[in-house]
Amino acid sequence: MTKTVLVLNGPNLNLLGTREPEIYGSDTLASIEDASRKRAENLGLAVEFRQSNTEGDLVDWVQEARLSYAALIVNAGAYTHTSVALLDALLAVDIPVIEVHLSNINQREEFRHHSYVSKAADGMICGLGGFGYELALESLARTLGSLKED
Ligand code: CA2
Repeated sequence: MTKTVLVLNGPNLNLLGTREPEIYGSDTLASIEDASRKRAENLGLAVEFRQSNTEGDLVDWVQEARLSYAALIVNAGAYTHTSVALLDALLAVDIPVIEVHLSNINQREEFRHHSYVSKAADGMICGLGGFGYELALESLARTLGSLKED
């Protein structure tokens, strides 16, 4: 059976492609989802994308992932830097978790350098725009053993 990766996107990521292209690139979340879906299919995986501006939704979805998904990709937006609730939810899951950021958070303001999500993630990709989501899927395909043999 095809394993499904849940991809969670936090606040304001629904605005991608409309403003600040110099920081976040010109991709929209829909175009990132499209590219990720194609990449996942090539890797023998499926993806489900979600976005919310509400912290509690993200916590609920992480809890749901524990039971129903093979792995998580999380771009928690600004909650990355503030949410102990999200960290606690992530610490309670025993599936692989990859943190993704479009921008290089370490080159930006000091308050973006700390990530609560990183404390629970197996790996973190930042600064590579929407391509980071595809790289996270590549890594998960290896971890989950979904790659077809040549
Ligand atoms: O680089 C990332 O992916 C971030 O998670 C994006 C968050 C930011 O708070 C994190 O520090 C890093 C913000 C997403 C806001 O995206 C917008 C896109 C277009 C216009 C306005 C906001």
